[in-house]
Amino acid sequence: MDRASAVSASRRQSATHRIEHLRVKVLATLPHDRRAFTQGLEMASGTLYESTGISGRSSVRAGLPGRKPNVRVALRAPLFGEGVTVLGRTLWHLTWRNRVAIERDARTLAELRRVPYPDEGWGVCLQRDRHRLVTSDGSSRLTFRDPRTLAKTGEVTVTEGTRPVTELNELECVGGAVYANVLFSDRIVRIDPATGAVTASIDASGLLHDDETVGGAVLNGIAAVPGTDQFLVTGKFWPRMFRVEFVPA
Ligand SMILES: [Ca+2]
Repeated sequence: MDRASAVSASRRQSATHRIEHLRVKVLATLPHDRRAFTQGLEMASGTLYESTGISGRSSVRAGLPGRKPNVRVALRAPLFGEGVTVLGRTLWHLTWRNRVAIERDARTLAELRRVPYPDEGWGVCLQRDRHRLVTSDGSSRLTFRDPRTLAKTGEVTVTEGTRPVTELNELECVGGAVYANVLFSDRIVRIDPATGAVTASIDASGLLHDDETVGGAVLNGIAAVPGTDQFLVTGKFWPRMFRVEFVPA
């Protein structure tokens, strides 16, 4: 190895072990449907897509952030809606344990086809440059999938230092990184999907007032605002959504 390669390798090595500690800085507060058991959140072409869960109450909605959705479709029981990600004209809509993923028209949200999905569906996002989907299943694992067939093409275990990070939930692909909510916590992690290493731990606590939290109201829902360094963040049954930046803690 020449000196330049050695320096570069050493930088990569230290980068994988250095974890940034960040917090959320709130830039704006938007209304959010407090009946929405939020499971997926993503922005594409100025539209905010939100998927909600619970059998008999699941839906996908699309519209301007903070406004009443323009389009909304219900998911019939027993289906339990989970993550959502847009691929252009279509989107993928996962279900939790129904062993099926639904492809929808991104404009009308009409169902186009169903594809077998034998794993638990939790979060999903598209790494456009890598031409792959990244999915979570509540474990410490991220799975990579073909964006047409959903066939598995690889996986990585997410670790923080040497410890696996479990309960990875809603996802967001941004540049080369993957952001994940950690279920039952106010924490979001930024992951290098090449190694599974957590590169940043983001403290998103304190967004809701104590009197706004009801049972099951956990942070879930992270959507990058395209063309900015900002994110929309919300949670299950949260009355508000927040436009935030991640800044040093
Ligand atoms: Ca997302």
